[in-house]
Amino acid sequence: MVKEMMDYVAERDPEVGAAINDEFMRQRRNIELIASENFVSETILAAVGSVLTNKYAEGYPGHRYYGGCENVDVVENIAIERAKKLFGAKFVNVQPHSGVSANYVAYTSLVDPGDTVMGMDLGHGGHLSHGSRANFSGKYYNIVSYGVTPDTNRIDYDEVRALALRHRPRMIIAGASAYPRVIDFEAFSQIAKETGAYLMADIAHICGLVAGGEHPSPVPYADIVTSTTHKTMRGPRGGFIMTNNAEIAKRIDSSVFPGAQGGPLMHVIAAKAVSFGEALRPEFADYQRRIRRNAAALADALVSRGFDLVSGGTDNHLVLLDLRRFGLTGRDMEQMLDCVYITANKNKIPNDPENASLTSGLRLGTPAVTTRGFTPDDMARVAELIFLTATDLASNASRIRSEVEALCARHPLYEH
Ligand code: DSN
Repeated sequence: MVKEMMDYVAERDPEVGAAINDEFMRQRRNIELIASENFVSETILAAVGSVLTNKYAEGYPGHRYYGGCENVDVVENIAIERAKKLFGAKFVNVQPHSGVSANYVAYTSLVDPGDTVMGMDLGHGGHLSHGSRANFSGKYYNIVSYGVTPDTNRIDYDEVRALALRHRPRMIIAGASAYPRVIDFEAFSQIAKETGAYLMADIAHICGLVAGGEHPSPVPYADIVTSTTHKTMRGPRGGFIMTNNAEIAKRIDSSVFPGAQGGPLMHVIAAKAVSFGEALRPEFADYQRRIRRNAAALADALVSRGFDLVSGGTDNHLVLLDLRRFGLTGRDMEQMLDCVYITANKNKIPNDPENASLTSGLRLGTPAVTTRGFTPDDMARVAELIFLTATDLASNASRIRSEVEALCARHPLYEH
C-alpha cells in the first residue's frame, strides 16, 4: 500500500513524488536509531492520508463552529475514549498539533507569564519547551532549572526538593528528552505538593512505555500530563493532554481552542484514534518490553566495547553516549554514522564542554528498530558497527554498509 500511495503521487507530481520515494528508500536502507522516531502502521498512514484533512472542525465534539461535523465528532470521541482507557485518565484533549503545542497549553492552563517554573535543563536531558531561553517557555516565564548530579548523572530528588523550597515555583515539570533512567513521578508529586506547585509531566518520549506498563505512569500524580503520539507511542506526529481534574480539564480545552489553535487536524486525530486502538492490544505491551530489552542489549554491548554511557546504562528506550574518550564530537559521529547508513543524533551530555551544534554526546534509541523486528543479538551487532565506525571508519566503511544492508534485509520495512 505504501508503494501504491507513493506511485500515485509520483505519477501526478514527479518532483515531490521523487523526494518522497527517496525518503522511503532511505528509511528502508538505514538503521534508524533516533530515539524519538518510529515507523507507523499502514492503517495509521492511511488515516493521515484520508479525506478528513478536508474538514474544518473548530470546537469540540457536539460543540463545533462549523456544520457537517457529525463524522469527525465520532472520530474525535473514539480517540478521547481510547486514550482515557489506555492511560486511566478522566479527561483527554487530543487536538494539540505537537508536543510543544501541548506543553504551551499546559503552561497557559496552569501559570501566568512571569511566574516561576521549574524544569529540567535542556543540556542535562530536558526539552526545549521546559525552559530554554530560545523557546517561549524561557522567554515568558521565570525558569529555574534542575539537572542531574555530576557523580551519577541521575536526578537527585532531594536536590529538586531543596531547589523547589528555595524558589517556590508555581509549576514543576517532570519529563525529559535525553534521560535514560526512570523518572519518579510520585517523588515529583510529593515535592510539588509540599511546595505548593502544580506538577506537569511531559511523557513525550516514554508514552508508549507508560501505555505498555514498562514505565510508571504520572497520570495518578500530575495535574497535567502532556505527550506526543509518535516516538515510543508509534502513532502519527502529534500531541495530546490528560488530566484527572475537571476544572483543569476546562482550562485545557479553552487553552487549546481558541487559546492556541484554530481548526484541529482531523486526519491526524483519526490516526491518533487508530494508534490508541493499536496500543490497547496486548501485543503493544510486548513491543514496549522488546524496546527496553533492545536498549539494554545495545547499552551492554557498547559498554563492553569501551563506550562511556551517561548514567552507566539505561532503564528505558534510549542510551546517551559520552564520546570524549574516543576523541569525537557528537557532530563527527552523527556524520560518520550517516556515511554507513546508521541514523542517530548528536546530543549534549550533562555539563558538556561543547556547544549544541557540536556536542560531546550521541543519543541512540530502539523504538524504530524494534518495530522492524531487530532483536537483542542484532543490537549487539549494531553496537559493534558503531564501534568500528568510531575507531576506523576508513578501513571498515564498505563492510559496515554491507552488514547494515543485511540487517535491514532481514527485517524489512513496509514490504506488503
Ligand atoms: N522531542 C525532541 C526529540 O527528542 O527528538 C525534539 O523536540
